[in-house]
Amino acid sequence: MEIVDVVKTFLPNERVISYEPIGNGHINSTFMIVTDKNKYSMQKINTNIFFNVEGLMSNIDKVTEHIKKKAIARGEDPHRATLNFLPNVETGKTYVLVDDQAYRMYEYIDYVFTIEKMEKPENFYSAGLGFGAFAKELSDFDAGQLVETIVNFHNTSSRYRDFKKAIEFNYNNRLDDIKKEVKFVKDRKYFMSLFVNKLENGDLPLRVTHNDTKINNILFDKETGAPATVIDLDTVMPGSYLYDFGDAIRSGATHAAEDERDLSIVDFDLGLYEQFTKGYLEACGDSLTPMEIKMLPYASIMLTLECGMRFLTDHLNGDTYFKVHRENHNLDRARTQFKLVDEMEHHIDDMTAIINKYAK
Ligand code: ADP
Ligand code: GN1
Ligand code: MG
Repeated sequence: MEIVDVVKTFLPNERVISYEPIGNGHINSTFMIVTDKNKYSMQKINTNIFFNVEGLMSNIDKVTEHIKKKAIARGEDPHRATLNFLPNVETGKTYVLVDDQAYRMYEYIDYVFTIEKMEKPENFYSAGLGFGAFAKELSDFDAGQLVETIVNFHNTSSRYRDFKKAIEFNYNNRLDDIKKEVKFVKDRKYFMSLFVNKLENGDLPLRVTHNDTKINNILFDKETGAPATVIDLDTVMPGSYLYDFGDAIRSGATHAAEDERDLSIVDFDLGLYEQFTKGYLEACGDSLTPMEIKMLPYASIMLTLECGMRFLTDHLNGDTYFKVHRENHNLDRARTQFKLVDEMEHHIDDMTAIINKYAK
């Protein structure tokens, strides 16, 4: 079915004037739709990855409603607080299934900009404030209301097992060329279970978190640079603050793109690290337990290592998960992540000092 026909099932009284693909997400397909009345984002949800669309959209409905209620209580505009999904006129839900594909629509946010690669430190401070505020808003949300949209999403031990399986099968005969990268991961085998064990034995609390706090998953106000809206809510589910902090650092505390081929320019920048940490802890530092604070310096290493390992696993599996746009794209991505891990490991004391400076 054509995009235009799908739009009609949400907006029977509007006429589509144009549509174009937007964004650089690795999972869903996103379009900006212009009608005779308004602008919208439409997404085709990747159902190879998100099997339970009903559960996923029910999570998003509950979370966005919770965020809106909080905004109202603060005397703020609920409409600006989060994404505004449209009900589908045929299903009455916030999604529709057409020819086995799942679609959703939300109002396009015009007054914002996005960042793919960090250039201005103040934007990263702002991202810290935004993701920290998001954590705070969900701190009283009952995790039992949410389904796990991807099981074991940040269970790094389970991700390591997937990586070992990919090596064992070596379906695409890519193993010979990546011995160095495989060794890098295997050398860190014992690190993988650090958070998993602490979550299992209760040393770390389970939280409701975003779980995909990449820098292009937050929108910034064009006029003020302030955090506007956290987007890409597909993985909001029980998790840990360490995941959100770590993943944001992974993607934003560097000047290089995630798929940069020239590793000499892939840097871990402590100045950027400090900016995000300052914003994040300013916004939600008082919600963190002493153990969470103690583990924060390891969060960026864990999440960057995990992400690199996921890219490498996908490379071995023949690029079936993340969208790729060139040969060895996932391998290039894995290499940037391992370069960052290596640099972060050398700065653990500096990261600890920065966290202690801003911890409440
Ligand atoms: P994915 O799961 O594929 O990452 P996202 O929900 O993150 O999907 O959307 C992909 C990209 O589209 C985002 O990184 C962002 O750049 C862009 N985008 C999505 N919605 C909006 C919007 N309302 N305004 C501006 N940009 C948007
Ligand atoms: C994916 O959907 P997107 O592009 O924002 C992935 C994240 C990875 C990220 C790496 C559901 O995020 O977990 O960290 O790519 N999302 C999913 O860039 O797997
Ligand atoms: Mg995204």
